[in-house]
Amino acid sequence: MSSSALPTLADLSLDPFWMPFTANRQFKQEPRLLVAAAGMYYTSIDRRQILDGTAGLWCVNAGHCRAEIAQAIAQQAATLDFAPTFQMGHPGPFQVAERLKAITPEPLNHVFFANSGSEAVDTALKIALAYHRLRGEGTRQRLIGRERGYHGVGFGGVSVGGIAANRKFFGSLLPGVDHLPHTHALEHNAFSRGQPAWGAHLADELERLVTLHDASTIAAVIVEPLAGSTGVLVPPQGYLERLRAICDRHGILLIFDEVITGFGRLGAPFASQYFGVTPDLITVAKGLTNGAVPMGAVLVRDDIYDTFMQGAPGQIEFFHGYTYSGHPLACAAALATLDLYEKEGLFERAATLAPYWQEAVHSLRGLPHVIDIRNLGLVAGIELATRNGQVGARGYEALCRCFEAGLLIRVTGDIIALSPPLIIEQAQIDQMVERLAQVLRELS
Ligand code: PXG
Repeated sequence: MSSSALPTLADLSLDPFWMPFTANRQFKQEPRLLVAAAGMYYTSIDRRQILDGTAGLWCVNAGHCRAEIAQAIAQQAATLDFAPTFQMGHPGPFQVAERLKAITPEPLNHVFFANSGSEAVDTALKIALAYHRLRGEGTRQRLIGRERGYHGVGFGGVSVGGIAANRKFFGSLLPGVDHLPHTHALEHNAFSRGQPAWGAHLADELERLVTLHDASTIAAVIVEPLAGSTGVLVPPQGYLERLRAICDRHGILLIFDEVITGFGRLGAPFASQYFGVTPDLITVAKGLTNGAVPMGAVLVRDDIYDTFMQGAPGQIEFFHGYTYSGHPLACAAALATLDLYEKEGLFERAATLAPYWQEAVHSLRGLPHVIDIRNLGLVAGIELATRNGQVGARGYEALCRCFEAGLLIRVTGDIIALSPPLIIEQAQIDQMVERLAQVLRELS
C-alpha cells in the first residue's frame, strides 16, 4: 500500500469503538494509531517509524508483514474461505497439528484448536475436569491458579487468574478455585539476571493447598511458566520442578499457559523445553500465527487424549469446540509461520541473542526511577518506582514518551515489559535501550 493511501486521523471517528483494556476517554483525546508495519517497525498515523519493542502484544515473533504469511493467507482466502470442523474437516488443522507435534515436548502430541489464548485456557480447564471425570475421579473439580497470573478473560481464565482488577467486577466467578502465591519479591530477587535464586520454596504452598482441600478434590494447577502480563515474573530456580513433583505426587494435572512463552520467546520452542519441565497440557496462541490471524490451541498429553477416546466409537467424546476451531485462514497463517520459524532458526536466534539482550537491558540499572530489571530469553521487565502512590502514572507517561521517541513498549502499572520480535538485530537492541534510557532520564 502506498503511504498516501493510508488513512489519516482526520478520516476517523474514534467514538464508536469501545477499546479493550484501555482508558478510552484518555486515549481518544490523544490517540496513538498505527497504520502499517514491516519487520521490526510500525508506521504511526503521522508517518513515523516506531521500533516494535513488544512484538505487537507478544505475538509477532517473526516480525511484521512477512510476505510468506501474507501470501499464504491470501491464497487460502481465495481457495477455501471457511469449512466446518464439527463432523466435517479440511486439511488445515490436521496439518498444523502434525507440525506442532514435531516441536512440542513428548508426550504432548494432540492438539485442540481455539481462536485466542482465553479460549485455549478455558478449553484446557474443561479438558482437565472432564478427564478426571472420565477416569472415575469426578470429585477432582478444584482448579488452582496463582496470584498475578493472567490467563485471559473467559470466566475460567479470570477465575484462575490473579489480577484483582480483572476479577472484582464480575461476581463470584467459578467456585472451588484457589491460588498459589506469586514469586515476586524485590527484597529477595531484584536485579536478577535470568532465574532468581530465591523463591523455589513458594511452590511448596501447593502442598499446603493439597492438605487444606485434599488431593481428591483438585483437578489441575495452571501457571504461566514465566508470567508476562503482570510484569515479567521469572520463575525462581527449581520452582517449576517442585510444582511438577507435587502435582505428580497427588495426581493433579499441571497446565502451562504458554500463550506468551510459546514459539521461541525464551529461545526454545516452548518454555517447557527451556526449563526442562513437562506439563500435562500447554495452552498457546499469539506466536502460533505470528499474530496475523487469531488462533489458539491446547497441546494435550497422549494418554489424556486416549482417556477421551473410549466408549462407543459413534459418540462425541468432548462436547466443546468453536465455529472457528481450525479456521482455514488461521491454519494457513500458522503453517507459513511455523515454516518461517524453522527456516530462519528464530527460536535458536532468540537463544543466541539472549546474553546480549541481558547485558543491554541491565545497562539501564542506575537510571532514575528504576527499582528492578529482570530478564529471560528475549523478555525483560523494568520496574519503576511508583510516583506519589499513583500506581501506573509514571508507567503510562513512559509509554507515551517512548511512543513519541519512536519506541513501542508495554506497561503494566509501573512495570515496563519488553519482548521484541525474534528477528531483532543487535543494533536495534541498542537503539531500543538508548531510546528508553533517554525517556527514563526525562521522566518525572
Ligand atoms: N494467557 C496468557 C499467559 C496471556 O498472556 C492470554 C492467556 C489470553 O490470550 P488472548 O488471546 O485471549 O488475549 C494471554 C494474553 C500485556 C498483554 O500487555 C498480554 C496479553 C494480552 C494483552 C496484553 O501484557 N496476554
